[in-house]
Amino acid sequence: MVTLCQTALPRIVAMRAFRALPYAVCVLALVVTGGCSSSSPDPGSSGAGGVVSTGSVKRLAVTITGTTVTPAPAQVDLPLGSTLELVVTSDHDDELHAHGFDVEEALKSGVPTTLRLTGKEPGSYEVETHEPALTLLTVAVR
Ligand SMILES: [Cu+2]
Repeated sequence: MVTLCQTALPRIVAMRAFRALPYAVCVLALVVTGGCSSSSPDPGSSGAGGVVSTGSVKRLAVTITGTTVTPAPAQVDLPLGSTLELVVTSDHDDELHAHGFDVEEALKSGVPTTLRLTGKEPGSYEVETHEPALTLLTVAVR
């Protein structure tokens, strides 16, 4: 199609009104052929353990009742550069700590607290509370 565009070009030099046409055809051809290789968009797929993905942001809501963590602690895969938005609600005052991300937040009883964790360094990091010591999930950045 590059050849087509190049040979078509000299013939329409006089046709000033249609100058943009070959360019439009080239762009159209590129869009059509390029579009074939990309898969259909995936708007908000729901993964395991309550994780909801939207583009490069994953969301997970965690509830703590006493010593019970819902959903049950699991590993959440986070691609490098992606963000995990973690919303934690506890039935008691506590401290929320995301290892490796060096994020610490106070948890107020019944108040949802949002942590935004962006994967910068590959590794496995635990997100926990301190009172009592509970592991909420493990974030695997890769
Ligand atoms: Cu800690």
